[in-house]
Amino acid sequence: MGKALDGIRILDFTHVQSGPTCTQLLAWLGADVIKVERPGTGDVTRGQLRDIPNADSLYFTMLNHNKRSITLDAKNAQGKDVLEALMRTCDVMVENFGPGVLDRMGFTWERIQELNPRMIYASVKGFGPGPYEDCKVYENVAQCTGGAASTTGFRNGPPVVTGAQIGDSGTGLHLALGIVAAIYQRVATGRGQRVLAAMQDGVLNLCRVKLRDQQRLAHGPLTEYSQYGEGVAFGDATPRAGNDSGGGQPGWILKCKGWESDPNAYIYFITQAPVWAAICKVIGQEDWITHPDYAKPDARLPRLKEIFARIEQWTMTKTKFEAMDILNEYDIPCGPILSMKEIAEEKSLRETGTIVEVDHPKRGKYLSVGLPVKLSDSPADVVRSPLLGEHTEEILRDVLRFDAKKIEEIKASGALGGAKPMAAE
Ligand code: CAO
Repeated sequence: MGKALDGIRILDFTHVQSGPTCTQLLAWLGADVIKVERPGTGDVTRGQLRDIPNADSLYFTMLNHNKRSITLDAKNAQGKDVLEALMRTCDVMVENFGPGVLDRMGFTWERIQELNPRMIYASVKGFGPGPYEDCKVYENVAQCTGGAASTTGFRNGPPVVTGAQIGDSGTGLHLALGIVAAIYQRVATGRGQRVLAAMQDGVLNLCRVKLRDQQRLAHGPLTEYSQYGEGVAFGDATPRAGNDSGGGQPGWILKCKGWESDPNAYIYFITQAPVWAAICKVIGQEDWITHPDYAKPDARLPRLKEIFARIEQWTMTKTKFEAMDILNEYDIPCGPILSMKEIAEEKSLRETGTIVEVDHPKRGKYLSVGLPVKLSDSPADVVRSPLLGEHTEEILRDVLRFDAKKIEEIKASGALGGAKPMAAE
């Protein structure tokens, strides 16, 4: 069966997490992704957070499936020639180096357009144009500068970063969307274009509801925040809201049976208005169905703390899975707090290909997350990540159509690593 991006070739000059997330998604959608890596070390994550000696780390393998790897010293003259040849033949180039790195290599946007006017040149940077555009950025820096940290955590505690990699993987996802849109536009214009995803912008996009709340503050307290019910005044910026729901249906995380010893024996419980009567029946508090202090959503807002404490008396008598089963019978929205162990063992996620087991020649079997979007006409098979430089010769021969003599010359120059440059011998 064909794939959505069949025929699209990507020069993947990315490293660490944000860029590789983007190119991995495009590879799953069918693009031929050629990852260019520095000889010797490759993508720095190959060696980071290693769990098995001398094997590529899970950090690397889980972000670089379905790609081919070529090692190339971009600062070697022959290496640069190979890179230029790749730029001429690829449809898209993706990079997430620090600001100015590619310009220093000699690959400005103007130069890239000269080499290939159809090239879509896509970058992740920490910030867009402005006072911080020259700064290097990692995940948590983006979470802090994009508004996530100031709005995450509890009111009385410090800002908190989230485990979801919204700065890195989130921005990679945004970039992938920009790239497929640019590929589509190129069909009409015949031209490539520059695509930029700044991590600060990506995080802010995911924090859109918090900028909504910032503006609502000018018109009165945020009544759905539990701070309102507790009588605590609001300041001039969107506060941290603990586990309050970010929408119009109040919610909170409640203890379940076993919470004393199991850090994940909790459930997220939403007091959705249409099922209020069902909630009251389940917890054995039928009088709240008609009581003027509890019957209507507006009346409940100042009492959310008391209401959730009462519901928790019930959830603490059930395991999170028992509670989920009972609540679902009444269409009451809720979700058990699943640990990574539970997710890894979840049968249904394996069946849909969201969690896949991959075999790797150096590290053996491991679990990864497959393509989280399912396309009926473009199935995504997960293929193990490449070893460093595994496809170097294949790419020079089959993609660039270099003959054996030329490949030998390039090897001898040191451009691919291994051999010493001739000039230094
Ligand atoms: N051959 C020769 N040199 C190479 C090379 C190759 N194949 N690949 C990379 N290099 C060199 C570059 O030329 C550059 O050297 P110079 O600084 O001398 O020009 C250097 O390696 C890479 O620089 P860098 O600034 O990208 O790397 P870093 O480790 O210092 O910083 C990071 C890492 C992530 C902070 C930075 O790349 C960055 O800010 N990227 C943009 C934002 C981003 O994507 N952050 C997400 C990080 S996690 O996904």
